Amino acid sequence: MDRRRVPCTCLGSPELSTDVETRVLVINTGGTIGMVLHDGVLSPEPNALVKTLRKLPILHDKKYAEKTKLYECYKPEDKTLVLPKSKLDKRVVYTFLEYSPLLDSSNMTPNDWTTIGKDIEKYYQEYDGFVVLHGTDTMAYTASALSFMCENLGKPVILTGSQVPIFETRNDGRDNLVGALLIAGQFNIPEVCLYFHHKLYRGNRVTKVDSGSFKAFASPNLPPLANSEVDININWDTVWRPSTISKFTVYTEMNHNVGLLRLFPGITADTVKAFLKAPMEGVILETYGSGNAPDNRPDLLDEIHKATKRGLIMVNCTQCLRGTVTISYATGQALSKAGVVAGFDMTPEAALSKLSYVLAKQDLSLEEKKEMMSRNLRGEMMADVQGAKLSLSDSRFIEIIARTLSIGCKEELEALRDALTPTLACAAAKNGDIEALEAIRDMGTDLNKANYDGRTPLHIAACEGQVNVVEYLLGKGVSIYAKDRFGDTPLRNAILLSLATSGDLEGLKIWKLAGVDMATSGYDEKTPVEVVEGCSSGESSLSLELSPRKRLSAEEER
Ligand code: ASN
Repeated sequence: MDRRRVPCTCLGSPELSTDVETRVLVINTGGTIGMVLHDGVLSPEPNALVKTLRKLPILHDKKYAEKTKLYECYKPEDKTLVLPKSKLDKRVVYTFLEYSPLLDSSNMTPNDWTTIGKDIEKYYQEYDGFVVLHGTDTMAYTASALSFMCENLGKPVILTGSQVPIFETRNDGRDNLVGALLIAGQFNIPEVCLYFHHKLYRGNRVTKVDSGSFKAFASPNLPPLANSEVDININWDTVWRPSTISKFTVYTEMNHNVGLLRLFPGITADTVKAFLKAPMEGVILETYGSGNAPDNRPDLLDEIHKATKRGLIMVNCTQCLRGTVTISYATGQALSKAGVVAGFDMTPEAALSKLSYVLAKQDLSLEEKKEMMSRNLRGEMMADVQGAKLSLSDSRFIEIIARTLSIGCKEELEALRDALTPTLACAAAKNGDIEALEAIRDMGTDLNKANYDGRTPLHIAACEGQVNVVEYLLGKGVSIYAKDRFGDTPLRNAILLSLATSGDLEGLKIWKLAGVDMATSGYDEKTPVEVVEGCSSGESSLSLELSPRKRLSAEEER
């Protein structure tokens, strides 16, 4: 991300040594931050922002720009500014791209999201990060929409604005702009974010909660990605990373036939029917509490059911600011029976823009679209809050380790995956966790791969009596003949331990005569002898008869 200035003619001069510079594109769409009073009301003022910022030392280091001939290197010169040197010894050089007309965000439509998305795509290679200046009223919608539209994003896109115009003596615009620029220019946070009042939020988790405060936004179901205090502290564990290395693209199609329907006591079936009728294709149903709707209103549920049956996608989101949709009440289950998909803890803004994005994917079937709506795509939802656990399927596990080890390239990442996943697969086999095995397989791991003891997941599953896992692995073509470092195969493990659990002494003796190691442990860390002894009454001569060939300890082996 750090980058020295691209060599150009102006570097011919010896005194032109520059600091480490990073580049940010500021897309100015409008909003209060750049508004001026006209006849007593605020409206956007074209071309005013850059001129004003140029005169503010905290937003433009004129001396540095002149000394290093910044304007000759970065075009357009009248739209390019540079921040004073940061605490991290960097220079954020930023260039303005101002839209015409500038908009109060209340006037924005999905077409404006598309314009922003296309510009990010157009200038993606030239800049290290993007700041989008935007009105606060619909900023949460735009941030959510861009988070879905930007596929495989690898650079920060940060929306910000203000509650008071930047031209006024007391305002929040300067702080918000400086903070957004410093983060976009210095930290590799590959997410669409929203920066406001010292906090960086995931864009699809925010909602505007206060029209009269500088603290205008909240992210009720996810802590901030960063806090800007004396230092900027990034919460790296929360930062979302793409799980693929596919090329960045912006998906600019959005379906406009979507809507938000808020339930209220006494809502009539006619209102619901009118709202759901064609050309409506997707509706976010804002329900009570943890996703509840009246289950004593067959007229209402019938309208909903008829709509979902004819292919309208309905998603259940709560009217509560915080919390998630569950199926703990009969009133919640009624909706799921009527074909409404759970939206878990998505904000209505995120759910609506996601629906608009998903519905525009024409190559997907209705079922695939519904599945996408209940799946986490960009960190916009915690899909199963109750059963939440570190999911291997989002690949973050490997990503986090890779980042700690400063691994970046594809080959190294694959090598790391190959080193870690066999052990993880064995652990999953031991725990009977088929979902995790499936996720590990999705990462491209061969489930035949053995751990440090040469034992495959099938060895482990056979020893642990995990019948479902054994069936699953066999179905995936995993070999029953793979030998571990003791020479044991999964088949032999399974036979031995099945003889032991059924107390088949004769069978065990035959296997012992055939040279099988009776020290192999399985259920509850017990050897076949111990298992048989546990099944029979009292001490027997088994220990002597089947006395296991002593397995070498690690030290003896060395
Ligand atoms: N109405 C303004 C807008 O959304 C509000 C603001 O930016 N604070 O453009």
